[in-house]
Amino acid sequence: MIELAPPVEKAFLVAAPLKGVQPELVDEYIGELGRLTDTAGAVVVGEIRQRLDSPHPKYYLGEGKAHELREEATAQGASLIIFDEELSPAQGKNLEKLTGIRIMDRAELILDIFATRARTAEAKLQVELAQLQYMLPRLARMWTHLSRVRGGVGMRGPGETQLETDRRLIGLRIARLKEDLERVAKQRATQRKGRENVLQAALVGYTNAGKSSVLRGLSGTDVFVEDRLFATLDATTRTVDLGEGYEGLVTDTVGFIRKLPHHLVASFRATLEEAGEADLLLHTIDLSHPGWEEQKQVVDEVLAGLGLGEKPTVLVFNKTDRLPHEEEAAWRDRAAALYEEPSVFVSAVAADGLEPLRTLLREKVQEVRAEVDIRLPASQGATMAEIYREGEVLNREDEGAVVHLRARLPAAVLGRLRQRGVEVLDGA
Ligand SMILES: Nc1nc2c(ncn2[C@@H]2O[C@H](COP(=O)(O)OP(=O)(O)OP(=O)(O)O)[C@@H](O)[C@H]2O)c(=O)[nH]1
Ligand SMILES: [Mg+2]
Repeated sequence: MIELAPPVEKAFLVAAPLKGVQPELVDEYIGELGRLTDTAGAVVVGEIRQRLDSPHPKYYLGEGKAHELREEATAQGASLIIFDEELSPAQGKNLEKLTGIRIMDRAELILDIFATRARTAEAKLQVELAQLQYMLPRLARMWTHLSRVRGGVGMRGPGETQLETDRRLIGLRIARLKEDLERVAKQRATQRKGRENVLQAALVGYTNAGKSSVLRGLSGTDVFVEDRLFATLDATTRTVDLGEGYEGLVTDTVGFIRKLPHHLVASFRATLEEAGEADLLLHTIDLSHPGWEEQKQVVDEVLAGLGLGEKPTVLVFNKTDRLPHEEEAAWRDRAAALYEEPSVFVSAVAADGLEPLRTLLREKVQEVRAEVDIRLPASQGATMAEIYREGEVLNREDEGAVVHLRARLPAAVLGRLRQRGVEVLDGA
């Protein structure tokens, strides 16, 4: 963990993109790495870049560049070197030996941020699991300062080295964490029951896109918002007033980022299950960010990896208040034309800036079909026809002059029926 207390850690950044990556993107990658470093509580004291045809096995960087890194990082008094690229366990070990400075890669940095920010028990379990899984293949590097000695009566099997013992213990801990997470996931599933007849939407998107701000604005409740990466780690669900008497449930989720460590994605599956259960994904995009198109692509890829690529999705283009006023219409047209998904343009901070989204959600609620039991006098032919036309009749029993229907119907139709005095019972 990075110490927040003084002396503040001084971090030296390294970007080694492959040739062919556009220079503006490299600027953005390293800018984002700087923001991650800042979020972790360290200060950036310098950076170095190298374009590579392919990573070198020994130091990731070329030999000469690696020596340059040692000199510059030492000159700046760096206590930490952070690579934007994922290093193999061997590369990390070699670089640490060469520079005498602690080496981290982007994945490790993100894991560290998650570790310091996890608040709920579930988030903590998920982060610990991801960290252990990341650590396991890198244990050898972490143990280089110790000789592989035997010892510790009762802790290890015969002939085991310290390294093997640690591996075994970590393996056990991982298994235990997985069990605990499974239990939490089951509890969640139970909590979700009974929500079936309500529209559930989940906010997903790149970190800092404004998901929590959108939920705060929609629900009028206090949701934690911060201009830092990964402000939110837990799924929070709020009831949202959609106007005209309609309500829906909206869930806020953890943000995504490029090169998200895959252990972390896997560990957060339980939290993201909330998104999996949703009827609708609200993919929130910071339209004022110069790299929003690439951010959207990253989010699409993570969603696809989670098996959520085919979910009904609305693109929520946020922060429109930040666009240059005279260009706003052109931006909107361009953004909307790029994708197949329906889109809305909102601002989570401007007055009434979220109304387009609220309206869209209300329309969706009106489309949601609830399963109900209806009792109706057989003489009401017109109403009967309406039910058959607008919904799906699952079962029908004629009991003399009364017809008993089990049907799926849009909320709007149910409202009309109830207004007319038809007996409608929630079929859940
Ligand atoms: N100008 C402007 N700023 C916004 C808008 N929406 C969010 N922000 C700001 O953007 C920053 C990030 O907002 P959050 O709501 O925390 O973003 P998030 O997507 O939940 O981020 P993570 O939880 O970190 O993934 C905060 O400083 C917000 O005040 C908007 O519509 N306009
Ligand atoms: Mg958030």
